[in-house]
Amino acid sequence: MGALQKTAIVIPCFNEYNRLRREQFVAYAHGHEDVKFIFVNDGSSDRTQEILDDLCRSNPQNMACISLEENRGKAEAVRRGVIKARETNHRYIGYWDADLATPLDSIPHFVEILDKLPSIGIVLGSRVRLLGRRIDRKPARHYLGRIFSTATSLILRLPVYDTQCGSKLFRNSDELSYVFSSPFRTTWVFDVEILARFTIMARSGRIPPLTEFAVEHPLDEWTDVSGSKLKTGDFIFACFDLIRIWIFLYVSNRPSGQPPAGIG
Ligand SMILES: Nc1nc2c(ncn2[C@@H]2O[C@H](COP(=O)(O)OP(=O)(O)O)[C@@H](O)[C@H]2O)c(=O)[nH]1
Ligand SMILES: [Mg+2]
Repeated sequence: MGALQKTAIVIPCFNEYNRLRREQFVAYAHGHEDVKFIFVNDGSSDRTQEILDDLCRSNPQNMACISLEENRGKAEAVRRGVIKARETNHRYIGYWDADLATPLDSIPHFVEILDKLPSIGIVLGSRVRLLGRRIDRKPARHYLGRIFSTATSLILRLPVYDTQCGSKLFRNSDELSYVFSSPFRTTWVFDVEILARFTIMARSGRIPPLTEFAVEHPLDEWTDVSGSKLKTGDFIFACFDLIRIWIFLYVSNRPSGQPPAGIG
């Protein structure tokens, strides 16, 4: 474990040849030497690997790339990236959607929260429309998202506004390693599963309750970048996945005093 960049950001990439804004990563990495990008090619069938090889060659200090043989989905791509990041000595590890719907310029805001608040372990980007902020979301996605978030908040028993935003940063710790140690059971709602896994740990006292351990950071800017591969039908699957998380939280791992069953 060498002393390297303070922050590692995993970028999951599935068929991003046309969307990945190479120059933005190059420019950001150039001006922020304390950030390392870990790109995960999730078995893309287009020429994503070419861009990633090119990026990593241009700045091997700040960019690394791993490649999954087959398409495993965003959850597994992020998980593999986090495991890779854990191999080196970063203080913070997070993930960010490749389309840069959340601009890279927001990374320092997330870092600042973890710097200032040592008891916090999780920072979630949150797409809250407020005056003075630029949150550009399609109305249909926004309202479906609100229904989903309300259900999530009830299931997690946590007043969380937005679990599905693609930008998150965590304090690197054994607890983080535990959360990412086994493949997620869910696909598109793995962000909720991450919080559920942390919740199980909070129950056993390994970390404080999530109301004290997690912070939502209202983003200054978020843009709905076209080319999303999420379809409206996925919303139905996401609801089934939420039910599985409810079972995981309240049936397999009863809150009442018993030690938690293994996560995974
Ligand atoms: N859709 C999809 N995205 C994946 C997959 N594996 C990794 N990703 C990445 O996960 C992120 C999802 O972003 P996007 O498709 O814009 O979804 P949305 O913004 O949530 O609608 C992008 O960085 C993708 O490249 C996969 O199997 N399917
Ligand atoms: Mg997107």
